[in-house]
Amino acid sequence: MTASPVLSRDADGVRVITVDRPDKLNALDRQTLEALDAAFAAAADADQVRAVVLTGAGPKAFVAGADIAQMNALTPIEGREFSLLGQRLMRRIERLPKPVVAMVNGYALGGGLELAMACHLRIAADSARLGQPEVNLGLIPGFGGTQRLLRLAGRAAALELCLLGAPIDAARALQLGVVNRVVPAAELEAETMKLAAQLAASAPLALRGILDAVVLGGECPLEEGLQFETAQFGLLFASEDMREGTAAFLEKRRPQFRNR
Ligand code: DAK
Repeated sequence: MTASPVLSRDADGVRVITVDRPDKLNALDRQTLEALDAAFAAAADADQVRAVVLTGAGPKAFVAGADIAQMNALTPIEGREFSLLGQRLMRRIERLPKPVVAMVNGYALGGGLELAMACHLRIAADSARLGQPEVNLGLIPGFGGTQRLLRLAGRAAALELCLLGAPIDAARALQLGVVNRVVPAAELEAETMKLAAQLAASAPLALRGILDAVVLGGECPLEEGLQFETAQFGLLFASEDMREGTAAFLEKRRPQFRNR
């Protein structure tokens, strides 16, 4: 039996999912996409998991893209299957009812940047390099890169990255809004786990409401999005956590959220 290309471990309400193909810079082959899809489905179902961190094994790469060697040999039917698998995974991550943080520890290229952009927050090492180099292979991004980059960072950034195909450094990615934070490489793990711990201690139903309102509401026209937000807001008045959060404020103590 071959080892899984994806590892999962839990630490205080945070599930850390690691793409584990460091000798191939964590490139996404079919087996890895399938294993990631299963890992995220499991994280969604696990009650004790309140936040997820996604990263790549080794010091060099988050994910250096779709596996070019495997892609090169695909038939059109297999290419379609590969595309469906990738699109399903990205959508599953984006719609996960728990916050997902991409810990970008090195190259995030092609499908790797697309994977990071499907996550809700991105924190990058100052040594990371990010890009959509598909044009250099005679391709275009195929796991939602043109659309998520456009929505995340705007038309100028999407066209710059996709048309030129050249990777950018972490500082430029921060400037363009492609990542949320940049930290020294040596502090990446500690800073990411601190961020994830904060999310894991937060009110899960409120987090879910925010993710739904921003991710799903953001796909609607403004009027519908506002109605969606109102519905989510009203729903939280049925939760024990909302009573606890407001009571804790009034009683000048820390709230204890219980996901109810
Ligand atoms: N795929 C397969 N193997 C890869 C890889 C990749 N994307 N990236 C690196 N590797 C492998 C290398 O081949 C090498 O393997 P060995 O030769 O040792 O067996 C090993 O990882 C180490 O890489 P290097 O020796 O190249 O390391 P360097 O430090 O010299 O260079 C690099 C690092 C990141 C600059 C370089 O590896 C590189 O340029 N990698 C390719 C980056 C890239 O072009 N990524 C985008 C891939 S295209 C689709 C949807 C989506 C997509 C496709 C289809 N459909 C809808 C069907 C997505 C496409 C992409 O992501």
